[in-house]
Order: sequence, then C-alpha cells, then structure tokens
Amino acid sequence: MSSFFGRLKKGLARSREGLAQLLPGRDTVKLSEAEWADVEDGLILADCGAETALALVGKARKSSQPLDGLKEAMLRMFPEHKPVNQPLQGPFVLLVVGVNGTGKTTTIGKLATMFRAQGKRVVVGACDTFRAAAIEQLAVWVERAGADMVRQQDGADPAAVAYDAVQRGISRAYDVVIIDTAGRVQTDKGLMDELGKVKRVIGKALDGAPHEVWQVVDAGTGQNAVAQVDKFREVAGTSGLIVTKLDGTGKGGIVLQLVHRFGLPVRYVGVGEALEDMMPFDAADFVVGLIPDVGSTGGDQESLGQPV
Ligand SMILES: Nc1nc2c(ncn2[C@@H]2O[C@H](COP(=O)(O)OP(=O)(O)OP(=O)(O)O)[C@@H](O)[C@H]2O)c(=O)[nH]1
Ligand SMILES: [Mg+2]
Repeated sequence: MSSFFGRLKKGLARSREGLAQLLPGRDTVKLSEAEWADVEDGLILADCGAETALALVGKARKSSQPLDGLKEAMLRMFPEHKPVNQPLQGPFVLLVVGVNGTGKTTTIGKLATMFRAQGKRVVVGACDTFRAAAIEQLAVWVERAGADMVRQQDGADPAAVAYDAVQRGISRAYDVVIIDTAGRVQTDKGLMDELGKVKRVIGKALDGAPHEVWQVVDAGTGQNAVAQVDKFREVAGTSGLIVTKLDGTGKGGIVLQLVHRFGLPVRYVGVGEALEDMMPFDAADFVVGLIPDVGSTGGDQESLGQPV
C-alpha cells in the first residue's frame, strides 16, 4: 500500500466514519425510498450540499449496485485531468490565495519543498505584509525548503512585493515563483480589491502570469467554502483548488461540492501539518478513501488496488 494513500485514508477517516452510518452495504442490491433519503442525508451531513447530494443519488440510483453506483457517480463528478498551465517563457508563477488561516503559507512551504525535490529553483514572494509574524513564518518554511525569498518591510504594498518577486524570478532565471498572500475574507471589498491589484501587477511583470491561481480552502469551513471560491474566482481568477485539513473534519464531501459547482481541478490535498502531509490529488483515491467499504465480506480493504 502506498503511504500516500494510507495518509489520505487516515485523513479521511472522520468523513468516512460519518458516512458509514448511512450508506448501503456492499452486498445491498436494492434500496427503499427511505434508505435513499438516508444516503442523501449522509452526503449532506458530509458537506456535499443538497444540490450535489441530489445529483449523486440521482446517478447512483440508476446503477444495479448502490454503493458502486455512488462511487462511480462521485468519480464522474471530477473534471477531466487538466495539465497545469505552463509559461511560454520565464518562470512558472503561482499565486496562492484564500481566506485567513486556511493553510496558504504551510501549503507554500510544502509546494516549495516539492519543487526543490524536482531540482527546480524556487523564489517565494512574501506578500502577506499585513500580519507582523507572517513574513517570519514564511521565512522558516522557505529556508527549510532550500528556496529563496523576496521580502520588504511589514506594511509594504503587497503588489509591489509581488512585482519584485516576479522580476527577481525573471532576472535570476528561477524556475518557479510562488506568491504568498495575506488571508482575507471574501466579503472584505478593500482587501479583495487589493488582491485583484496583486494579480494585475504580476501580469505586468510577466506577460501571461500568474500561470495558475490556487485557492487554499479549509475542508472544515462548511458551506461558506462555496461563497469563498465563488468570490475569489471572480476577483483573482482561481484556476485550481488545494483543500487542506481533511484530517480534522468529517466534512470531506465539501470537495465534491466545490468540484460539482465550479468544475475546478483539485491540485493537492492537505491531511496534516507536517511536510509530507500534502499530496497531489487523485480522484479515485479520494473516493475510495471517502466511501466506507460497508458490509464487505473481505473486511476493510486498504487499497482496493489503487496504486499511486
Ligand atoms: N490539521 C491540519 N492543519 C493544517 C493543514 N494545513 C495547514 N494547517 C495548519 O493550519 C494553521 C494555519 O496555517 P497557515 O499556513 O498559517 O495558514 P494561512 O492560510 O497562511 O493563514 P493566514 O496567512 O493567516 O491567512 C497552521 O497551524 C497549520 O499548521 C492540514 O492539512 N491539516
Ligand atoms: Mg499565511
């Protein structure tokens, strides 16, 4: 069993346990109306949202095997694999956005480490100039990753720092520029305008940048995550999602709801605070990790043949 899958499965344990109460057994071939209603409730409780739960149950009902039908419906909800947008020239510029405390800085530390392990040179722009400790927190991650950092003093204009970071990425031939931004609530117009400016200025520093805008969403946020993605997508052009803290929540269904509503790719998931607790997202692994193998005669199967 791959340790990646094992960690994901462990991270999804609470979501899976919640669903286990309400899903049909593996050997069940027919469900009553009331049982289908329970399945729908289970999905809603796991934060799939009513609309997505209804869509999933509607598809699963057409299958001759309810549990497999549900897994299949979930799998089909994910968009076709879309390669990460690459630069025509210059460094790959990644803008990381999201609400306060979702895990942006931690995720950037993990991403920088991953890019470095691929032999890429990485520079990170410390554009969270809002909170005094933010730059120092980022510096620790960046140093650990063996990456470099562009910073200015606390309170500096985040767009100016972003511009500097991209310029540095170009002039010193870095492979990757990652921009850390301050957390902001999607209803704060002033801060959302500021984020729009950061994005525009990055485009002035390098044509076609940022190549990707990844929004970090805390899986435990609940239904508000939908409003978050809606607004950040409008203002910053979110092109992919990173869903963190799947380990701390019984609400893993939020991933399905976000994918169903926005059709955005989920690029990575976080299942813990440590460096190795982030992994590339794999829809098949996610679904197998989320759906309990209820009533299976073979017991709790670890991998169901899902190599990663
Ligand atoms: N359990 C768990 N904790 C996580 C995960 N990712 C991040 N965290 C924790 O979440 C907290 C906030 O993380 P940060 O990376 O500082 O979040 P941020 O989005 O940069 O926060 P702001 O910059 O203040 O908006 C930290 O304690 C992290 O260790 C995860 O996948 N699982
Ligand atoms: Mg941060």
